[in-house]
Amino acid sequence: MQKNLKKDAVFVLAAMVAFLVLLIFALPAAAAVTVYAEGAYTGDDLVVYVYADIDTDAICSAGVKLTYDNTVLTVDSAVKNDAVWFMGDSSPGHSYMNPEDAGDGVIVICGKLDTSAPTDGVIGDRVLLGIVTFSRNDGGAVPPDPAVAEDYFGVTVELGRVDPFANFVTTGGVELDADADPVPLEPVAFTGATVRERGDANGNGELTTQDMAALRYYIVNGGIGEIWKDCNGVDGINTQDMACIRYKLTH
Ligand SMILES: [Ca+2]
Ligand SMILES: [Ca+2]
Repeated sequence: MQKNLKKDAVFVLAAMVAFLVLLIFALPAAAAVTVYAEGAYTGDDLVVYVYADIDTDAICSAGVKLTYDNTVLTVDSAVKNDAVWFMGDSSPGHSYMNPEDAGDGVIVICGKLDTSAPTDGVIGDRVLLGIVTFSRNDGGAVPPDPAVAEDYFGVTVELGRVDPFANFVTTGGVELDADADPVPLEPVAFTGATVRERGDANGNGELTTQDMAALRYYIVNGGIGEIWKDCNGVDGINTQDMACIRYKLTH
């Protein structure tokens, strides 16, 4: 009797393992890391936030190039997110490579090695990699199509440095770059940039009273706080930004 029970248990275990293996291979290969940028402009400047959704495995390094059109933009400042990406026992830790302006793009390299938790790495949604601030050298022209202002500013995201450099690496040592050899099963995905005017809270390319409603909804209910909801460009997103939109609509 006992022997049969043991046999049954082994069988159940084997069936579970077989099922799990099937499940793993049947799942669609969603990208483990997705990189994107969100930017907001005024007549004077453009501020772009670079984010990563890191879903499956924690990563210990990230490298992104934020491209821009240097006929309309000049880099004012570029910072990496030291609060999350640091090497040492706490932020900011040991200093390492700061973002570099390559003339047509800013390369942001991020590393994480928390000496008190060396295997942790970084994982999660909307993890900020860095922030790049541009001044506009086009006189503040209105983009031809404000609903895709990213095209006008030439802003997009791609791999920071090309092979043989590794940009995105998991804490397990797996390189996720699409140009890695061998190419990983789920290479890092770049889904581009979105740029809107500050105060275009619903992000549709025009400033209307709808944006006040969208901002009010966000303040009450929460949601995704894209930078274009920060109409006045200070203190995050709050009721002052409602007043800012109202001002923009009436002036
Ligand atoms: Ca709008
Ligand atoms: Ca604000």
